[in-house]
Amino acid sequence: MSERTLCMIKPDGVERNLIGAVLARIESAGLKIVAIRKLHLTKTQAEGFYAVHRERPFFQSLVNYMSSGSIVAAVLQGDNAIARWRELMGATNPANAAEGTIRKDFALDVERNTVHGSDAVNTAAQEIPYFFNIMELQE
Ligand code: 3AN
Repeated sequence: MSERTLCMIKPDGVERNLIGAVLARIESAGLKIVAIRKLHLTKTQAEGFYAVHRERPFFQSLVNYMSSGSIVAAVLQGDNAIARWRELMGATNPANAAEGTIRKDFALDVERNTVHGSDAVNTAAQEIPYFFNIMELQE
């Protein structure tokens, strides 16, 4: 079933000129980039995006990090796009990420792990409109 998911290239990825490398993996895997934008989140915007994690001990650090530099947000589409993008990303902690995944190859640590992907259909449905409006999401 065709799905959409939210992808972010985090500040560590943008800072190290990895936008092209990440997007090449997405396109090589057959996922379509429906919408894409580069932006710099404010602290408030990062807090809003990660609100589900606000009780976690790493929340403040994560918000500071995610607002520390530019990111790229994109909407990916394809059959099972949510699971396929998470497979390309690899485990949250790069120490546990499988060979050939983006996080294994590029992530610096569990926080600066280069990419984000929605983890479920309902999460994608909340995360995509955080960055893109209906007109930007036309195929
Ligand atoms: P994922 O990005 O793999 O879905 P989540 O949703 O559990 O992982 O975590 C969201 C983000 O929070 C991660 N991408 C990472 O940047 C940060 N994070 C997760 N766990 C930790 C941790 N133990 N210490 C620091 N940062 C973390």
